[in-house]
Amino acid sequence: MTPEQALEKRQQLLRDGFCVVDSILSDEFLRELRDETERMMEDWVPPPDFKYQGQHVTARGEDNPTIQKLLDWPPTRRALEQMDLGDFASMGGIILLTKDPGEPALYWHQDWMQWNDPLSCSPWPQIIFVSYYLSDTAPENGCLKVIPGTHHKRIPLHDEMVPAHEQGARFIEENHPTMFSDHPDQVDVCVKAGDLVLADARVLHSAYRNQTHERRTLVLAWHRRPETVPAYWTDEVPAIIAERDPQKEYAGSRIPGELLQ
Ligand SMILES: O=C(O)CCC(=O)C(=O)O
Ligand SMILES: [Fe+2]
Repeated sequence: MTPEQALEKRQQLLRDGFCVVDSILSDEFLRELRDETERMMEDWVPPPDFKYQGQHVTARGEDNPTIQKLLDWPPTRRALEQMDLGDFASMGGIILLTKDPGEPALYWHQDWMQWNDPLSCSPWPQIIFVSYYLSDTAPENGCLKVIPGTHHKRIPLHDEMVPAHEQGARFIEENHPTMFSDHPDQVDVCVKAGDLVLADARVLHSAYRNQTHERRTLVLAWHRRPETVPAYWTDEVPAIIAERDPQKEYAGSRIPGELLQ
């Protein structure tokens, strides 16, 4: 990546809530990841509640050398550093999120769990998902879709949604009219196997049904950065962030309240 490209990617992550860096995994490591993830799923019985997220196998790097190699992968570290996002650190593990042939879409959701914390208003990302798809993705096999800008701005969908995952969405019907809808502003994030997808935990996203005969596997690693103003941030720091009390306990919440305008 040139410095200009790195800046553009970071700007897109801040503005739209996601960006893609091409060809981060080598072919050899991609093969290793495919083999290892298939092995990890071999004896796994996915809980039925997770049908919209697929296998949902979790693993820690400390227990699995291939996963640790992915969490330490130098091209990813280099890309993050070039984008001035080098202060993001992995939380130590990954989740395998799959769509087997014929499996349903993933509902609209966002994954920020601190909606009572003024940090929810940060104009920069604090928590991101670092995602690797192990096959090329397109709407036919369940690619990701994102509504750009929704990490900072409330849209009507926010108020129509069932809260994500264990808080409700895992238990909805497959024909839910809102949760699986198409949105006029949605963007399909079609990638090549081995590309790197970075996305802000707050952005609204979902994924299509897999209508092909091949499994779609995603290895997703949560990353967070310290609760400080990033060095690249030269604009004014919003008052709500500048005045935030870092000692205070903010009760966790998945539901965007008044901090999302
Ligand atoms: O399956 C995907 O492409 C996205 C998964 C996701 O966003 C989630 O499980 O929270
Ligand atoms: Fe998600």
